[in-house]
Amino acid sequence: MTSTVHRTCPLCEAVCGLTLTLDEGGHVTSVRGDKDDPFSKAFICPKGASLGRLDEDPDRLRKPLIREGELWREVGWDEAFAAVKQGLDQVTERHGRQSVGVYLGNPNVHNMAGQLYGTPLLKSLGTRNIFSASTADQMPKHVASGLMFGHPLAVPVPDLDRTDYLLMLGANPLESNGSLCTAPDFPGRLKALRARGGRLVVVDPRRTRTAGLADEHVFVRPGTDAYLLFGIAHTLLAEDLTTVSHEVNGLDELREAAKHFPPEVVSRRTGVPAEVIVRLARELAAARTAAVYARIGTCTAEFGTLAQWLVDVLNVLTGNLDRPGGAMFAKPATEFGLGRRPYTVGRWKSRVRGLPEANGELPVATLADEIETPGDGQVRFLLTVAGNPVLSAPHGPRLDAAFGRLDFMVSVDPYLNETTKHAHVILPPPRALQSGHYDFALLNFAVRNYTRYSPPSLPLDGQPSEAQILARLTMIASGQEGDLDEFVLDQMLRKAVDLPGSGVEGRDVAELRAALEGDCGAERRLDLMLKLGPYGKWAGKGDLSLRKLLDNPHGLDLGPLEPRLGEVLRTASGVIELAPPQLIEDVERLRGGLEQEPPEIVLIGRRHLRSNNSWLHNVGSLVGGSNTCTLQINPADVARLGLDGEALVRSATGELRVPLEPTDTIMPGVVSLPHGWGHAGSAQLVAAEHAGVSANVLTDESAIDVPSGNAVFNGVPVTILPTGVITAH
Ligand SMILES: Nc1nc2c(c(=O)[nH]1)N[C@H]1C(S)=C(S)[C@@H](COP(=O)(O)OP(=O)(O)OC[C@H]3O[C@@H](n4cnc5c(=O)[nH]c(N)nc54)[C@H](O)[C@@H]3O)O[C@H]1N2
Ligand SMILES: Nc1nc2c(c(=O)[nH]1)N[C@H]1C(S)=C(S)[C@@H](COP(=O)(O)OP(=O)(O)OC[C@H]3O[C@@H](n4cnc5c(=O)[nH]c(N)nc54)[C@H](O)[C@@H]3O)O[C@H]1N2
Ligand code: SF4
Ligand SMILES: [Mo]
Repeated sequence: MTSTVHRTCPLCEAVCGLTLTLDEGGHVTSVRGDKDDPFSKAFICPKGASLGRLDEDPDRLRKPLIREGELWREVGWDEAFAAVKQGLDQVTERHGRQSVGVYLGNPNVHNMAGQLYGTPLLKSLGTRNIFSASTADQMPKHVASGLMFGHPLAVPVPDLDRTDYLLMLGANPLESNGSLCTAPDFPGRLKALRARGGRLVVVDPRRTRTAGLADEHVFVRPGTDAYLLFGIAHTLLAEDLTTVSHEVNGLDELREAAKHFPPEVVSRRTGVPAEVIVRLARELAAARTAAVYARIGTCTAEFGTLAQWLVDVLNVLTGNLDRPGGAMFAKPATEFGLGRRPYTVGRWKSRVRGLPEANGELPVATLADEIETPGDGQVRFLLTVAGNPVLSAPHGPRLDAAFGRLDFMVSVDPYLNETTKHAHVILPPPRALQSGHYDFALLNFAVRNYTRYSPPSLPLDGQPSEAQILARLTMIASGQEGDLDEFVLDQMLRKAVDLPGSGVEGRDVAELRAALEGDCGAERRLDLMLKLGPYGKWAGKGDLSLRKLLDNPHGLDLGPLEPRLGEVLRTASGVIELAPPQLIEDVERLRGGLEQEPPEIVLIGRRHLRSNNSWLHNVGSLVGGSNTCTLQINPADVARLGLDGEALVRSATGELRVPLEPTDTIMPGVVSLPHGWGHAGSAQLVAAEHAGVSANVLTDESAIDVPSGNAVFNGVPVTILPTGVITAH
């Protein structure tokens, strides 16, 4: 007997619905796009189609591992947790709580456990040495949104399905399927934009597949988007093309700052002709509706936060913020109590380099410093959950060495890989198909309001769920006994009954608790959040609950985005801050950069449709062909530098020998290497055959975006030398 299950794909931000066929043994025999999902409408990409093979990868760990020297021993769960407790107690009793470090990786955003149990776990550890992939990714966006709108999650997304004009910078959704813009079938949505007469402009140092689909592609020098965006703002202000339709603070300060960046001046730095900058400004202003959208290419850059800020400055100046067809805020079904405290950054600083805290965490670019540098608060115990910073963080090899010196390390991860090989205990989560799935984070950034829950498709057969693993770690760290979920439910219910206008104000906590449904703590917490949310049965305008989502396994469309700035604004002033002082201060740094001579050659990254950071290279159907680790380089540079076949790439931190992929789709003076490669080890057999090299051997942890502390991966100065070796390719 086969069975059919419907579930959300957990592999990228597009949250596609999938329909899987399972045989009697629970093996996946087919994966298709779910045609009844109202959001993804049967869309699927090669990664989603390989979910079965990934899920059943024979190299996945099924049991916890304990390392003794070089030897790994499979152990039972009780023994594994006892070893974690012993390791943690030994380090904290001698060195205190600040000696504990935590690194949370990207898949935490894609699974329920990370979303529901991450915060309690961090609290129970009681340390400020918290790091995550966010400071190698989107932290600049959170900081910019926090300072402008008062909340780090108040991230407007382009209203893709209705906009008339999309200016996209540093994003390549035809490969990535989109980011901080949850849009299944992003390619189809872009085609539809053009088909209805809209215009798409892509700004990228490479002529990407997305650029190929656009009306116009603009080459930009890496790391200079903030200049380009300022040039556009300058034109809008100088030519009186602005239509600010919200109450704002700081328009004069913005005008003053923009004076330093006229198109003729920024043109020299960005490589974008002044007339193009002026035209883009005029087109943005003239479009019936328009949205500016920027992603990783502009975030992981020297002026990442300024670029993210200027994106929304343009959306505000052109009257497009919070209106249909412009840049809008989603209304997720689990939103409850956004909080009232105005956003600040830098509430504390990292011990060694004095880098600012943002969103309660410290920059991953300084994790190695915190492990290597002796003194009070030196990190000696590290917990990693769903992360591979040896490959994903700047100057990975330094972290590799630092991890080897830790007193104790614990990893929650399904693989023994470049990072987890340093752990003393590895706790593997079960397969995705054995886990429930709800996109708490990603539906904040959806281009349509939407909700979908996927219950576990297969039973757990004995091992704990990832939620249970994290809950148990939380109890170990807090030294308390009891049921974490009950504790959290009780706290949330108490908050809700005390909150005026919550819909359950003044009601009895025990009675509400008894009304919650779900097969596990995570489901009951989801039920509560849905019921208290804006479409909820208790507090909202609808009848959402876990039960309703279980009855609708293909998901529910909650309608197009609607204006809601008033609901999300959390600034102390109550209006949009167009010129937050911290950012205006950083404009000085940007001005300083105007005068600098750009490096002769810089390195940037890229993504491939069949990759996913460092962890899908062990699935045979996803690697090889065009998904290989090569250095893209313009043929003019190949000729000028006398290169052939492969080259030696050198940066301030390291050196790599890489096969060349000459292509005129990349600007002269720019080379591109994908990240997530450089597999070292024999525990992932397929990945080992396609090892590649790690781009983060070359990236420099001393270079950061100042306001957010974010890593800089794009615009890394490199030199390129011939190796003298000729290889066929
Ligand atoms: N297939 C696949 N999908 C993924 C991932 C993956 O690894 N593989 N990773 C997921 C993750 S974690 C994320 S965060 C998202 C990222 O999603 P995207 O932001 O769409 O990521 P990329 O595809 O890397 O596109 C970034 C683009 O920026 C360009 N670029 C580089 N430097 C600059 C610059 O200085 N300025 C400008 N304007 N452009 C620049 C690059 O050439 C590249 O085309 O993708 C997610 N989806
Ligand atoms: N040079 C360069 N570096 C980059 C980037 C770049 O563009 N250029 N991009 C950056 C970006 S955007 C990101 S998001 C980071 C990603 O950085 P990381 O999150 O550190 O790295 P990933 O490669 O995503 O590793 C994910 C890990 O989680 C494990 N895993 C997968 N699924 C699960 C699960 O369900 N539970 C648990 N517990 N573990 C799981 C995998 O085995 C793997 O070890 O990399 C960053 N690094
Ligand atoms: S686009 Fe993303 S969510 Fe959709 S099938 Fe592919 S990997 Fe899964
Ligand atoms: Mo990311």
